[in-house]
Amino acid sequence: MVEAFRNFIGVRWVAGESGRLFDDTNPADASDVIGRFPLSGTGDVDAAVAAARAALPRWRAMPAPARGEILFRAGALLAERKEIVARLMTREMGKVVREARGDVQEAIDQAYLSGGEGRRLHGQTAPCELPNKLGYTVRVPVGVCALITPWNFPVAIPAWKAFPALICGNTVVLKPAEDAPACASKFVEVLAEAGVPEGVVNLAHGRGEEAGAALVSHAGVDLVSFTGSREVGAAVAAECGRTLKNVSLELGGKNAAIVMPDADLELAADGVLWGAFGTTGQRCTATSRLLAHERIAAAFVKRLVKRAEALVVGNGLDARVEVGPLVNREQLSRVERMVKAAVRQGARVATGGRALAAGEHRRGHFYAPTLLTSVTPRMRLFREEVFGPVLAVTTFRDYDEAVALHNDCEYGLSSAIYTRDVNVAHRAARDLEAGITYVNGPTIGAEVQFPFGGVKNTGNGHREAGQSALDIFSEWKTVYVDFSGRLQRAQIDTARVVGGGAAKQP
Ligand code: UN1
Repeated sequence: MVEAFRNFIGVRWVAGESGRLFDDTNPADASDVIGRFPLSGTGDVDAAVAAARAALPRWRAMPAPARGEILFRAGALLAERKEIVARLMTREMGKVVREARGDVQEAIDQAYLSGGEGRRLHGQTAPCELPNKLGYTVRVPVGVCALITPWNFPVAIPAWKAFPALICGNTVVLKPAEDAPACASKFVEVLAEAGVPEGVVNLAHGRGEEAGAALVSHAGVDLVSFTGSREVGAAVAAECGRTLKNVSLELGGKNAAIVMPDADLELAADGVLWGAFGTTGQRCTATSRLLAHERIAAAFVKRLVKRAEALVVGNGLDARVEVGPLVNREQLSRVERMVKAAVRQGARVATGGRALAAGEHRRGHFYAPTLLTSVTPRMRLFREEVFGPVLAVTTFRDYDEAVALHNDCEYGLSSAIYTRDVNVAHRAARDLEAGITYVNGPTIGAEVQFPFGGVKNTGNGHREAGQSALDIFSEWKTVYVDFSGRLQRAQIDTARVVGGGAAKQP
């Protein structure tokens, strides 16, 4: 009997209104069904939003340090359950179990970071123009936040969004990706156990086009935080524009690692390999392009090919496996299509370039770690996110060309440069159009205490994690206190001339 999971609304686990369900399957073994989840519709979303609205006044009135304590408990519970959640994650979306533990750890880190913010949430103060007058700012919650999350970091990303939202005093409705609903359920279970009051956290499973769309257009939602594709992100932003909601977007990436001729090539190989094939290339921050200096390119690619061919691909629950499956059949087909198209346009397969479907791979969606050389900027593979274990290699003659190639891209999330030249490293940190630049490190592995996000079509100017997440999930209230006991008109409303210079005075 396959378990039927539920939505979480108010304080209860409830079935979806329509009774329609979808299957959650193991990408390493399509015959393994993890559970059935509700296909929520507008009725379910209405109920979730109503619960979140009802909970808002009390939650925002609770002192932030007390909200923080709940987040600390959530962090501790996640730490206790790390192994169970990690194994469920591997089974549900395929990432190898070592990385799944890291995903849970990122959520734990975020819980403690946000919990600590409960005692900070710093505002500003500045001198006022008039005597006996005080001005200061406080962060106030935005309201009901719809959090729409992807499957590739099924616990970490809900945590990046929910914990900052909650510490700021918002209530939330989470709509997780259809490919990782069980992890989201575990995450919400932990929050409920940690003592989040009724209605503060709600969970509605289902499809983006139904549950997601219903949330985004809902009049009771004040903010939408979305991580996913550029196309869906643009549609979400358009709808939020129409209904004047706050919206924060984390969209695609086409991250490049630049390898200069003076680089430590063994270190660069370690970093490029990990960045390209870690999480089967299914990170927004994955190294999707390698820009290699022409002098070292051939030897460097040879080294990478040898290492890529030694990677063990398989079921991520097996501790020896280094590269898991793609999340679903559609993703596998997309990778196959993109590689074939690039080859038709003249790219060369240095290794991989095919699905793995025999023997132990026959029941899952596996693709061989792939390196394509002779990739040029006119190919789709140079510009479009693959979200798979595919590295596109392009060579360059000098630093300026490397930067031009790097920046010839609609996205700008993560970037990396390998060099021993401190001047080149600092120039790259300045010149690469990206939200994140790593010097002598892979494009993946961002830490939660720093802003996370990108420029250009990667987002709409927001940064998650770090303190910057608070700017998404709170608004500034400015408070003026006049303790003079009389009407003091503001400087702009008095006849006194200030700052005009003596010449202008009558
Ligand atoms: C993502 O791929 O959506 O920087 C997030 C990293 C991780 C987060 C990736 N901390 O690789």
